[in-house]
Amino acid sequence: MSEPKRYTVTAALPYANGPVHIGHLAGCYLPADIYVRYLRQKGKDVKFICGSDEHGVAVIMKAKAEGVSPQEIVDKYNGIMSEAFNEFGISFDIYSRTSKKIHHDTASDFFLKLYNKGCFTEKETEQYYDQEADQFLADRYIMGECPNCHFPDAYGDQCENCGTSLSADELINPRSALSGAKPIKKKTTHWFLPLDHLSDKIKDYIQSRKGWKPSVYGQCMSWLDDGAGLQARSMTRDLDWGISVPIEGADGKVLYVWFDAPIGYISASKELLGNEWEKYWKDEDTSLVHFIGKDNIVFHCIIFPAMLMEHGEFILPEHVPANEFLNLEGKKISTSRNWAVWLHEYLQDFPNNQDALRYVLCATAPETKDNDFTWKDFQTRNNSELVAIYGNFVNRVLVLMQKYYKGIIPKASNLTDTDKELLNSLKEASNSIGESLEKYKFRDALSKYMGLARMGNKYLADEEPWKKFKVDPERTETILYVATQVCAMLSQLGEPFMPFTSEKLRSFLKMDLMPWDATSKGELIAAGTEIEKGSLLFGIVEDEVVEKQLEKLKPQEKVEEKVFANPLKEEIGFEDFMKMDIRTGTILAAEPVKKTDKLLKLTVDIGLEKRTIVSGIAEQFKPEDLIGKQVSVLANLAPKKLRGVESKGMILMAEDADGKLTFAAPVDNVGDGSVVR
Ligand code: B3M
Ligand code: ZN
Repeated sequence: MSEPKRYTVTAALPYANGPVHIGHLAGCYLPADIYVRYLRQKGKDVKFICGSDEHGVAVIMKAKAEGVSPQEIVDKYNGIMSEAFNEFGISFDIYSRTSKKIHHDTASDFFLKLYNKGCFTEKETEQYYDQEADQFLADRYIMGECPNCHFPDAYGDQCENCGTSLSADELINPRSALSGAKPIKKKTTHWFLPLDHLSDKIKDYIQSRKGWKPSVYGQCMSWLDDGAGLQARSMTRDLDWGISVPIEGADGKVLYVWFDAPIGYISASKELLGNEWEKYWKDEDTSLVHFIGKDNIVFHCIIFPAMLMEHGEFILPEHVPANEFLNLEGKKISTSRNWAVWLHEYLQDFPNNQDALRYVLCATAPETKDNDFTWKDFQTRNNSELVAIYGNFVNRVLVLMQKYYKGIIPKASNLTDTDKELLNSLKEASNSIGESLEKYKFRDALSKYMGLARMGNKYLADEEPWKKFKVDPERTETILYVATQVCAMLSQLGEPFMPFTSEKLRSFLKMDLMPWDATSKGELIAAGTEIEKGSLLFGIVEDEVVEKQLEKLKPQEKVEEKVFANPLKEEIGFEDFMKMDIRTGTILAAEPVKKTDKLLKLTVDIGLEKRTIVSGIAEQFKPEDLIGKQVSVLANLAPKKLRGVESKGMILMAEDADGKLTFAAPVDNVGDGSVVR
């Protein structure tokens, strides 16, 4: 698209079933906020839309776990989240809720429009039903083993271990997440959205978009190119919490949460903009940008666009800059195991220190691959980058300015090459940082920004104005003039990344926020202007503080874990056990499977023959460490194709409560092909 006239920027609507953690922030809210703040400073017409996703099984499960109603759950977490976002400086133009009437109306109308156009197929199918709980088991109500990676706790809609989206029928050994009971099948009618006929259109659409991340584009193409074609998706559920299906004969049924949630972006826009909303969703010169985490890619790049296409009046997403996942201290963030840094707790523990977390999360954002947050790294980046470089530089300038000139900016004269070079870098900064931001390369942008502080710090250290003040007052004046210009630039261009610090620094310099492009003149603050003495911008993070945070992380048993527990499977007879042929084998070769971070392709000698086995262990084991390792193999499992590779058998692994995998293998080396029983 050539220069868009306006931008509609959304950040994924978080489920109101728990507070926000750093994984959410790094995944989408922080990059979205940086992008929007930048666009605003550029003077663009931009609306930043978000709100709580208050429907779906995730919410109902949480209500059951806490023994309260879904309404109480969404009220509680919507409150916690919106307050935390606000305090953290995530500058939504609106933070709405999908429980609002305007949303129920908008989503119902959308469904009806598609229904009346004949876009749905009504189908009676058999679905899992929990007789003990007396209800159908939609989505996360049903759990079982993932057919793809054999993770035992996959949900009926998705396996969180390998990211594959699933339908309940694909689960191996399904069980009810409500009671642990083995479900029965029962007939029910639902409305499906066929997608296959849109496949080419969606492909053309995605290929017409420029500059998408390879990971996002790749995931879309692997969906679209899957030989089986795009399956029709049921857009309704048998649940008593959600938006009632607005047609006759659909009593007791609600809209599928992934049907209503993206429409939430539209309802929130209506709420914000009144009659003006349409141009933000229907005009071709509007750029619609969805910030999300990678687990939401298929919904935003395929299913929501398909809904919009079928509806017919809407523009399609221009960009979907999805991030990968952020881990914490080397382990996957887990709400149920309380392995997370919660935003509302950070804000309590680090009052008025939002920018340290914003800085660290942006500097380490999982833009192209999963990344790790550690408290030690947080401390190092805070102390040796924010404090030692940025803060130290600004502080020295402000102190010297008071000491020598009572805060009145001196004149520059006889600029040296070094001065000119530095002033030149200032002139180029807005363009260069802006270029990275427009490509959604937030880490690069931040590192260019910090480069300015580094240059300033080095300039002062090299020029040593404190040594020259007495002997060469004219030179000292020039040095402090130039150094003050660097401070001014930092205060202006820091707004998207660290808005609290930027504002503070601007108040010391008595500056207002300038338009982004106006900063390209380089010298932003005139000689003769009086500035304040200011105070420190950043504080040291002490070792005790880090230790306290690490202490807090000790996993706690949470109520949800009881709900999600792995109950014992039903009893089996000896004959059933004897059907399994488990053999010892030795890994001869190991290599990653293309286009996935989870799977390894192993060649295993099981005595009788050499086998190819695909195993979902790539995140915890390096291929080179596996060669020569003896393992146990379920050898008579039916072969299955995984990502195009035929896997014959399964490696047996033990998995602990933190998801850590260990080989369930003979303790002592035995001959390959030995029988395990
Ligand atoms: N609530 C899933 C999530 O929080 C879902 C996103 C909706 S965006 C329309 O990851
Ligand atoms: Zn899986």
